[in-house]
Amino acid sequence: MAEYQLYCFAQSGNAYRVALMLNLVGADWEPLFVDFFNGETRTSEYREKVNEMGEAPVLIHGDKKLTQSATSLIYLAERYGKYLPRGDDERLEALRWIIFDNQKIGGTMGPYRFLRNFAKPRGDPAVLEFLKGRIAGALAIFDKRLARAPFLLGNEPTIADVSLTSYLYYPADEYGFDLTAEHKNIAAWLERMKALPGWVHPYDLMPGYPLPA
Ligand SMILES: N[C@@H](CCC(=O)N[C@@H](CS)C(=O)NCC(=O)O)C(=O)O
Repeated sequence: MAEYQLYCFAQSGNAYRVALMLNLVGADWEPLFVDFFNGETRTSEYREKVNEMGEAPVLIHGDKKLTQSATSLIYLAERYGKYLPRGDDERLEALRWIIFDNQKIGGTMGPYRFLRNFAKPRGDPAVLEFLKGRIAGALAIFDKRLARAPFLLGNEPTIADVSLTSYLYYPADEYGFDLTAEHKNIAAWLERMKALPGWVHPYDLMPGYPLPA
């Protein structure tokens, strides 16, 4: 058995943050497939035994069980001494961007992509339009920030960068717009993240892609 287990599935950008981090720090880990699209996270068994919040990802390390990707990122960064913000100011700055990502970037791109591609029935066009506007606003803020330095906190990547990758590598046709064409600083940053040893695309890193027809 691997040292870490991660409850995850390929379409989850929330889970990708942790799967990518495990790879980047060189951890010995294995995925545990969550059958999200057949309702596994809504079962009482999942909520009782895996995560009371009814979410993926969940990171298992021995007798430790961590939910919320941010918690897992902090845990792994501290354990490995990698991708760690340095000092109090950087730590707070990383947290600020991780919260922004959870709420405004991953937090809108995830539901938008779900409603557009996977939900049955597909999402209401008015809801999709609303989310698309929120996504555009948040991506513009992130893009502007990346004009300052190669990574969010400066010259080195931290857990804030790992968090922000969440939904950004999924194919443009799943969104109906090409975020790299519209946000040049994000596009360059995605290439820098891609060049880190251990980087793997979410569809190749976690189980469940493609979805059965
Ligand atoms: N903030 C959480 C978000 C986790 C999350 O929403 N995961 C989705 C899958 S991508 C989920 O399990 N959603 C179930 C639900 O909201 O009912 C994190 O970063 O771990």
